[in-house]
Amino acid sequence: MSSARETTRDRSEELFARAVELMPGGVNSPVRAFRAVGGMPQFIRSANGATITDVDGRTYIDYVGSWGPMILGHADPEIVAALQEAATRGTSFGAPNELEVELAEEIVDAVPSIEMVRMVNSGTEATMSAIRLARGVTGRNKLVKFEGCYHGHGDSLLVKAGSGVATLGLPDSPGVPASLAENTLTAPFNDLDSLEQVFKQHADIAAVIIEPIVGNMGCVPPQEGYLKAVRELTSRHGTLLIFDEVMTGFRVARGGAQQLYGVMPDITTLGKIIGGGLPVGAYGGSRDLMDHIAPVGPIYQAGTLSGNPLSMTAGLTTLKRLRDLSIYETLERATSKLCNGLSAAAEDAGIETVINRVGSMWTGFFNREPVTNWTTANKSDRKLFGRFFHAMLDHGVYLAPSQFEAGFVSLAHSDEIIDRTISAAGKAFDSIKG
Ligand code: HOZ
Repeated sequence: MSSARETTRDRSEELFARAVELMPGGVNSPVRAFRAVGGMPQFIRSANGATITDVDGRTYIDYVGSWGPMILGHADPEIVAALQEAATRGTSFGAPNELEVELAEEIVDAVPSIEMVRMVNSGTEATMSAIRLARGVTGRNKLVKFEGCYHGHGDSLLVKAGSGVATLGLPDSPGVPASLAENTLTAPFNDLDSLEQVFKQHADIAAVIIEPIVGNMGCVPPQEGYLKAVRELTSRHGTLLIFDEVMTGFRVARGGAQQLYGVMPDITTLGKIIGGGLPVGAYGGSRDLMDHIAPVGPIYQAGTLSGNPLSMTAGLTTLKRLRDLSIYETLERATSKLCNGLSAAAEDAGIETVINRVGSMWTGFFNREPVTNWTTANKSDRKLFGRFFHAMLDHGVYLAPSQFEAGFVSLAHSDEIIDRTISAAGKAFDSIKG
């Protein structure tokens, strides 16, 4: 592992100077621009196993994992071989293919509430389509989301959103018509009373959409019984419950958060892991519900590259590997060791942190109180996080460049890699204390 201080950043600097002239902020997705932590992003040339290497030749232990998909590690040999072979047979047909049937079978087998699924190209597309389905089926317009949850950049969902929206401190986005945004109601996560109030005030709620384990204000688990209570409330009001499992699907358990907590939504959105690192999304639910989607039903949704053979190949190869449930025990052990080590290192340095974790999804908050919702997450010391982030980079560890994102551990994060991370964190905490 090279230390950041040993080499120059000439190539990244040169690329960034060109990029900012060509793309807003020099990036194709806002959080990558390092605005929340200061400095300039590294341009990545390659990734392998648990590490990424930038264009200046510096290698880092990676906990971003492409924001979640890389559960097997980067450039997994089986996935690379499968993709090479698939590419020789054509990269997109715009027609049905065998691989999408196999991936759908794998998803239906794993995710308890899904009987039928529709593939799309991103998590954003999945949540937009899920909401249309819910509105179309119920004939209602209103939608409830939770403060600090992020479900992609669809118009209806950019209200009190997490992820980059929270990171950049943009309350709501210009360009979303007020007439649409007013159909989106919000409530604090982990607070049933507030949600009950929303239902008392509004009769026509089509859907409640929730990250069952939040990843986009940092990792925030649901409190005991909360998801079950949300399920009961929505059922009572004839409102559909959408679990956004783009991050948690196949991540916290093979069957996602719904399997882990034993709570079944009406509609589930998926992405990330089911594409094995290639662009993908999906939404699914009961046969009855999904039969409302065109061409069977009247609710329209379509996509040129949907179900393309490359995304299906990488996804299918990944999901077949995840049939081995011992993988989740391995990830649990590795991530628990990591988080315990980080906690101890912070304590040794006299720095207060709160580390939230479910399985291999985690966030270390620079915070003094338990982080259970957006109000508490937002009390985190972002400046201190920014200093820690850069100190970790200097010691060869690449974290998400925002306090409000989850970290991800992959199967490639060996004991030795975790030990090196903890030792780097010890030095990083020491360097930022005081
Ligand atoms: N919204 C993503 C994380 N929650 C960031 C995606 C990216 O920058 O690639």
